[in-house]
Amino acid sequence: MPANLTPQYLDAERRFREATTPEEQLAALNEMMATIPKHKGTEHMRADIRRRMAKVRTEAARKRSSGRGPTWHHVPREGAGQEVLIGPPNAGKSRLLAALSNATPVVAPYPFSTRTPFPGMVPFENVQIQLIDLPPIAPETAEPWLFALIRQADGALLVADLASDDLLSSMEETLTLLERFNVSLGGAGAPSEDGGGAEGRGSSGSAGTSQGPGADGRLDILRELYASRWPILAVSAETGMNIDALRLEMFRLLNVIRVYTKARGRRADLSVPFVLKRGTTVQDAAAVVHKDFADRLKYARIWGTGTFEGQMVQREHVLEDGDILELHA
Ligand SMILES: Nc1nc2c(ncn2[C@@H]2O[C@H](COP(=O)(O)OP(=O)(O)OP(=O)(O)O)[C@@H](O)[C@H]2O)c(=O)[nH]1
Ligand SMILES: [Mg+2]
Repeated sequence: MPANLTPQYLDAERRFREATTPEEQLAALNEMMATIPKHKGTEHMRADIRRRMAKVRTEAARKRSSGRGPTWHHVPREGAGQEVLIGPPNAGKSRLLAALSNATPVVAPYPFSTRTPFPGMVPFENVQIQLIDLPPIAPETAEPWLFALIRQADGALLVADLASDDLLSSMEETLTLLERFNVSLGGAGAPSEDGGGAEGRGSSGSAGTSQGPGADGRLDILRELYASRWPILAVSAETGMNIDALRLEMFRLLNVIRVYTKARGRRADLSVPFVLKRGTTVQDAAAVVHKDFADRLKYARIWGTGTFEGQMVQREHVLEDGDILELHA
């Protein structure tokens, strides 16, 4: 049976095809329903319009609920600890991650090139430290997830570009935003920070191997302003200057120790440390090695710094980085 569709119906159908929002789609579908001739021959078409209406409504609702909260990024912890790269736009954060790890973040001579967190693993001696490259800290990027990620990290490397004329004002802007979002760098219990000054690069953005003009002076000013709060290190991703020193600084920042275990009469495997918080006692370490051990532990012997070889120690003994433990139950 021919449907005998009216020009009004055909017009509404065209508007449905051209609609770009769910609201426009729904309006057009309602119009189609109102103008479609109601007889047996259009029964299927009317059922189809109702189905499409339901679909548009559920899809719009789904979009609304998922669109209500802003995007949230989280990076699962890996390795000996998690640190983040923070700083003003175009400071050299991404390039620093590339210099420290095998990660391949986007590096670009313009600001706001990093949009989402990008993690890499930084090798230091026999451990790997997770380092997350982040979008710059600026009013345009100041989203709650960014600051949550910084707060949750074990440490932060604040990067400033020593070749930049507005290094101090961009640094101040970064620090003000961090403060506004309740991120405290350093101080008791909070992540402390290392100020990495990216080495100077030509004002054209071309990678030069020498310090850019004025870099030394800017470094002096940075030191004057911030050295009492954080260690400051001038590094160059370009020449590799102080990149290894930065790895050591990253490890220090974690405030952890590496402890090894061995069985009686055997050698310890020094390639696989237990990474523990500084201040960990023999008792705490035993609990990490094996749950049951902690209860049955009688004493331990230690080979390491601060003790003589194989010294017998009690449960309360505080461990040092590099200690080898022989646990006796
Ligand atoms: N010569 C030299 N150039 C560098 C160094 N670090 C970064 N650059 C250059 O500086 C520009 C910006 O570097 P990025 O690492 O993308 O900067 P970013 O801080 O990640 O920038 P956003 O993600 O936009 O905040 C690029 O052209 C890099 O090649 C460095 O140590 N030496
Ligand atoms: Mg970047």
